[in-house]
Amino acid sequence: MKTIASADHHLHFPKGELSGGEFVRPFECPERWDYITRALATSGFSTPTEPDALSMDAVKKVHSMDYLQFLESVWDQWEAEGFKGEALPTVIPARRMQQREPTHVDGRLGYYAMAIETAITKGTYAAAKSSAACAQTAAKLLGPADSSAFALCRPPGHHAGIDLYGGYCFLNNAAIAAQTLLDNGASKVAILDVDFHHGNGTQDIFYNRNDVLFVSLHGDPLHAFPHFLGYADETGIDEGEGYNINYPMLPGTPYSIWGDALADALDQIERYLPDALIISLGVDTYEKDPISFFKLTSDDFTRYGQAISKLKLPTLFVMEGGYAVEEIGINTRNVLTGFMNQ
Ligand code: OKP
Ligand code: ZN
Repeated sequence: MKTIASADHHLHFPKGELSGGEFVRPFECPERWDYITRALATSGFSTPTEPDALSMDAVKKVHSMDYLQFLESVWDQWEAEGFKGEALPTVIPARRMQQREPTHVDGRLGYYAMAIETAITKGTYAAAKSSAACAQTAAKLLGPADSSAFALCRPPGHHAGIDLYGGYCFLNNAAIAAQTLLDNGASKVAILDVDFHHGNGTQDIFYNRNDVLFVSLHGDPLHAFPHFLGYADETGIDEGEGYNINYPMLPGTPYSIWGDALADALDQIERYLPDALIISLGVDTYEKDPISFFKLTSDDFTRYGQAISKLKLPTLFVMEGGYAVEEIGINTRNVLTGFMNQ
């Protein structure tokens, strides 16, 4: 399996994340990428390749133009305002307030944020575009020669909605990959999100569409970020009705329960008869993850890689979360080797 990865990920490295009322070193840090590339190198994977330049066509079909203009301009506007720190929102358009984009940078940040822990810095948009390019280039690889591929994306993408950033995400890499596959001849694509957190952004983007089936296994929003989406009764609207499936699970969930949800999810995907499968691959379901509450072991990642391979679909793995940094490489590798060696 080929890996597409970009050294430009390091352009996004904020110093602070708002967590527990303190600024802490971000959980989503550049070393995550290093640990994964090293684990793949020592397990006989071929050296990762840099992505092609990002084509904005697919990006513009999943994100709004005003949102892309915001990402492009916000850092310069923040600096021009004279602010010295990293760009963070402070005010949010809450219930019964106007949903209109203001002119001031504080208002623009709040208008486009779905969570406020995530800082924007000078290199953030460049890194986000390189991450999306990895997903897009890997999607274009899928074909007769490559039945699977791995996009080592950083920053992650699945919390980024049509016009929303946050939860460490700016551009929705998996959604951009799905749109790229559709634009290149696929008629149906399934996205299976196995990150610990609900993929609210991916759900948002495809909620009214039936050409993408979105299936997510995640911590119950009553107890877990992003808290405001990911319930089981969110099933899609209009054309998209029935094409969104959520499996929220409780604190302490072990593989014996998670694996049953996965089996059900794989049945649903099989019935959809997609042309390709995208896995939003977060390994924060791991028992030692510092911000999550599922109890998967390193061997469980191999098991579920095997289970996914049984669908025999062209499969693209897109990296999302995973914050037990020292084990992130092994756990990611285990999914991929489980898939390849079924
Ligand atoms: C990104 B991805 C916990 C707060 C959680 C944001 C988590 C973003 C996860 N105290 N903050 O889905 O792995
Ligand atoms: Zn996550």
